[in-house]
Amino acid sequence: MSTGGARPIVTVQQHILEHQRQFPHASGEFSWLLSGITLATKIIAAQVQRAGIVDVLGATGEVNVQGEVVQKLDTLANETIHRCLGYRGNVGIVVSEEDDEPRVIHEAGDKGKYIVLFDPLDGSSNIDVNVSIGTIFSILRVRDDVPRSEVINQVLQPGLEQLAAGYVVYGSSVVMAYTTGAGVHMFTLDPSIGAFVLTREYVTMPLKGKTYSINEAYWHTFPKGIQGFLEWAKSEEAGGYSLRYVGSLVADFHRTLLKGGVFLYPPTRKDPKGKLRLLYEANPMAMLAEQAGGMATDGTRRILEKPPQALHERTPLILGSRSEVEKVLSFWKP
Ligand code: P6P
Repeated sequence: MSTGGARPIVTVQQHILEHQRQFPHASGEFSWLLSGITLATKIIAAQVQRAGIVDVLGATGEVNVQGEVVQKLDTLANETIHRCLGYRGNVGIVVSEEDDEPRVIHEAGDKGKYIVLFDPLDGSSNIDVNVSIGTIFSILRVRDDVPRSEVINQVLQPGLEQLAAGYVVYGSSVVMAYTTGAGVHMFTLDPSIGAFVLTREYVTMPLKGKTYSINEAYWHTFPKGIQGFLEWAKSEEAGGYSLRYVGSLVADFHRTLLKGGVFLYPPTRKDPKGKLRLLYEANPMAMLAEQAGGMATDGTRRILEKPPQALHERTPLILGSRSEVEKVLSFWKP
């Protein structure tokens, strides 16, 4: 029956199932796991959009493993994702930025073949001023060559091993982007039906952009090569770049993915290894960037090739359009 030219409504679960043959790791189980993530982010979106009406703003008074003040919404988001993933039956280990250690889901037993890593609410310092924030997730497979009891060794896999990666940005609209290694696809949450609906398939990052994204307040502590790139970007020769910096990785990355340009969080005196976390921030964003035709590096090597040494390991992160990332690397040789 003709739909009269109206765009078909495709949800995330349908998208995975319909493209099952294309997605190297998709299966009915995989789309079931992804539906746990979409459920959690719909709940988080509802809480984020009612912040201020209900008492979810402000800090809890606690400090997390990162040494950061925990916002009430951080805790709500973290527990929401744990509750939605814990009973999927196929998740064996869950890693969160908010948890000191991984949580093993013993009830899943050997059926728990996936590891889900996430930053439940990235950019949380922006919550109280209504700036876009986001959830970032990365999915690994439980390794057959490592005993399940060696939980940390199970989790410390390089980004190239990711089965899938994605984020949800809670902004003027709620948008999910994900990849399973067969392109980047975007869905917008339609509040009238409570479903993420396909809005863009096979998203590609422009080869060259017009923005660079960095917190220039740390200028004096950046490596000289980064300072050199920034001076170039401001020069006549560069052709008129603009600085755009939200201070929320998900928002800054979402813009870079769609418009091109480069996002930089280099080493600083405060964070000599960079601030962003390898396992559940840099790796998922790097998979998305590369799947969209962009690049992601720590200045020395591809982010996805870095062998993690610790659960909450941090890394320098330069990611975006090939043209700009290569320009940064032409100035900065760590
Ligand atoms: P700065 C948010 O706290 C975050 O982890 C990322 O979302 C963001 O890119 C970065 O830190 C911002 O850090 O030092 O510029 O405030």
